[in-house]
Amino acid sequence: MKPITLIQFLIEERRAGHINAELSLLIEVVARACKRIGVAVGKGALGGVLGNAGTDNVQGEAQKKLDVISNEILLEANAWGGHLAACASEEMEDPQPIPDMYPKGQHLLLFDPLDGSSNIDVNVSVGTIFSVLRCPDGVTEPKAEHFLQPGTTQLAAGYVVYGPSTLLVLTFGHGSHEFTLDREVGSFVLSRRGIRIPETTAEFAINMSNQRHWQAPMQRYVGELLAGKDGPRGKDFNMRWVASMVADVHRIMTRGGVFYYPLDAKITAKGGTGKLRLMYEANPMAFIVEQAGGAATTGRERIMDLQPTALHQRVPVFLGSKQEIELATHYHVEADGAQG
Ligand code: P6P
Repeated sequence: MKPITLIQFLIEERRAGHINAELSLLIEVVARACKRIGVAVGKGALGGVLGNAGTDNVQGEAQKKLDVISNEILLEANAWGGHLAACASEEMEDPQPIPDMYPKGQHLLLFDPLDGSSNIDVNVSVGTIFSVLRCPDGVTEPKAEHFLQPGTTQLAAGYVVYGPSTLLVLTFGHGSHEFTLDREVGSFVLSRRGIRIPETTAEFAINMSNQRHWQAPMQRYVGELLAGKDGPRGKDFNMRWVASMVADVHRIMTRGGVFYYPLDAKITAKGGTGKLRLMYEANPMAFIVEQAGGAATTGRERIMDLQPTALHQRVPVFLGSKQEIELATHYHVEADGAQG
């Protein structure tokens, strides 16, 4: 069968009424920017882009040179097309408006330009995560508060994983679909239409070094996974932890599984509300996973129902195979109820 390129897919989606011309252009621009990010990442030491930039981001985390480069690539690519009103990024404290010299569009783009960047220097897969919202009518100079929309209002979400192959996974709310970059031609080609995540799994992803800090329901839930076939679950489980959310989520999108970054005492001791960011990590990944038949909660409520209160707010993330996420969430809700 003749391969379908991303451009053809976007035309199909426009004809189906799922997206408009401006959103189609936005996705094309983001995909092209991610190809450039992939080239920069792929150069490794030869590109002089490994290591730290010597600066910290708004999260107080040391920025890698490639964090800064990837952020610039996405900002520059999206500035002039007239499809955006503003961008927000993990790497910038405040939203960046479209420069006055360019026309503005009706969309807001949020992104983590290079998630998992601590893995770059050890040559482990990293990725770009993005989310698209509608700019509120009449707003010409979007501020942070205009981005604070629940995940259910997302018009599109996607990630690109820079691994052995460069893959784009994308949803507009009508299924989640995977495109593989044909590096010889330079175009993304549809490789999986309508991804489905199995409802059950025997594989979980969590950073076990935090176990002693977890809340009781998480201790109970993971303890049962570790007990395997001799425990209440009656089957053995496998564990993976890449420490690059895009790589862990893509494994789940490919063969099922669950990913957890729960609240723990280390986080709450510092007044934190989670490790991962709601607006440009949890929400887009939740949209993509739900559209593939999976589930995504904070352990207590559906991630996409949350009303955001801050651009860089963090949340606990439970996502993946639906039945497993529902069980882990049930343990937390039940424990909360018991505490009254
Ligand atoms: P830890 C990467 O820094 C990230 O934001 C996610 O990509 C990843 O899942 C998580 O943090 C890893 O956290 O505590 O295991 O290093």
